[in-house]
Amino acid sequence: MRKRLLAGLALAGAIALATTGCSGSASGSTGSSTAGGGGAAHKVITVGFAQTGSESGWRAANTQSMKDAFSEANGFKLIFNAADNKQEAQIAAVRSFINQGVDAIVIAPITVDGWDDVLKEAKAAKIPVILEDRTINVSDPSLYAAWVGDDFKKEGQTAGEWAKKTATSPTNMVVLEGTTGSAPALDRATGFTAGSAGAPITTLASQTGNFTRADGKTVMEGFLQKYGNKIQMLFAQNDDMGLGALDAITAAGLTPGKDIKIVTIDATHDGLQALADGKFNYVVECNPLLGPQVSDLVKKVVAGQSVPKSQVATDQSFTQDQAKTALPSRKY
Ligand code: GZL
Repeated sequence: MRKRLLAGLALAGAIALATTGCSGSASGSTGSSTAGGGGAAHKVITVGFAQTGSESGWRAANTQSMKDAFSEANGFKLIFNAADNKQEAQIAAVRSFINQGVDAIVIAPITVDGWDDVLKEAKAAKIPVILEDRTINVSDPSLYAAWVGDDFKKEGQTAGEWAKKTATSPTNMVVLEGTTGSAPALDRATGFTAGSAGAPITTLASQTGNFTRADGKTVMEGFLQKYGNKIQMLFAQNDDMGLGALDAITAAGLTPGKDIKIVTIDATHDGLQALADGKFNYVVECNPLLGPQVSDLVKKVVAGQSVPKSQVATDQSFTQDQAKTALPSRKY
């Protein structure tokens, strides 16, 4: 039976950011030792991080958070790979980390499927795997030690509840989906359906924009060519596709935020700016600043300590007025 990590079962609320001292690797020795605080020798933990790519503003913030957390000063040697959103490249990167004999592997898995074989190879090499951001389908959950990320179903449900509240009369909607087969695309769609249940919303079209601005614009141009001003609402599964769609909407002579109500997910700076400017109508947050929690997990797992199987980041949502208030203090 394929098990999917149920993010919703995980801890609610903010994540305790306990830090632990460095310690020896449970997976054999790699890297050198350095004197840590107080003169005690601390073994450097070598970590291979397989990132999806650089597809969105959210991804840039997530990558920076991970690089900041897995610094030499924090006791790590980071080997970073961005797979350009190609699953086969990401799996090849994980195999390379195994061959290099790293102490731990962190993966932000592009899609939910296709992970069993390479995770079995990591297990055979006694290299622990931690998932960050997206979840996966695996035949055996022991193939990874833990996952840290956001509750995508809840994000989708929050967006769907806003859409239901907004659609006070029959409403035609189009959807820009995230990367096909990715956990956020699948779960946000499920959540949106649940949150908007019973609303007079008709989905005219739903297509992937691969979480990028460029594809969001291109797909929205196609929607507008086919449906024009029949479109009254856009659900973009991330800010970047929504931002790309803005160009297409204005080019079609329509006013975003008014002719077409727009709800997106991520709450990046540019997304909240579009919201504050009245071009978006509602934005649901998906916190990308996961680096501290993931590095804490890696230290504990490498030290052989038990850790929670899943940790869920805290997300909020924003109206146009709330975006204006929040923008000055946003970290990404
Ligand atoms: C969500 C993350 C998604 C973001 C997109 O945790 O995996 O991928 O919503 C990003 O912006 O590309």
